[in-house]
Amino acid sequence: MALLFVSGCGGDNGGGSSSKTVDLGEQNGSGESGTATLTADGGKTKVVISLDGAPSGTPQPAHIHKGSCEDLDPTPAYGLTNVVDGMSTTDVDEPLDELEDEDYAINVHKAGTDLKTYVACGNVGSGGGSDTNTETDSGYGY
Ligand SMILES: [Cu+2]
Repeated sequence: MALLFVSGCGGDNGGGSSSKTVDLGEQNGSGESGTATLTADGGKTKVVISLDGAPSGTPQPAHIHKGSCEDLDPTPAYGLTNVVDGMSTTDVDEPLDELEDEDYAINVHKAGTDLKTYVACGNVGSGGGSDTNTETDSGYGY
């Protein structure tokens, strides 16, 4: 891969400035947390995962699932590139709007041989919940 790091500042692609950052919270004491940045790219969405504390050299499967981190549909809705050394970049064949409209969560699994263990997760459709009345969600660890 040629691009090691793409910063969010100053782009010469004049296209959509629409993007969203999802916090990926640690799960199951993994010590892994970070962000997923979703950027609209025409009819697609570029998903860039960046995790701190990831094991070096171990590919970790990542997906977009329907639902939320608290209540996840175990069948992946969209596959993402395996996270390696905490990094993963994927072009998802779905517009960002659509991903935000529905309830989706991005999660990372411990290893291909240990899919059951989630190491990090974040909710994509944060604005969506109409029946949850959480006023203050700061300080609540997802
Ligand atoms: Cu998954």
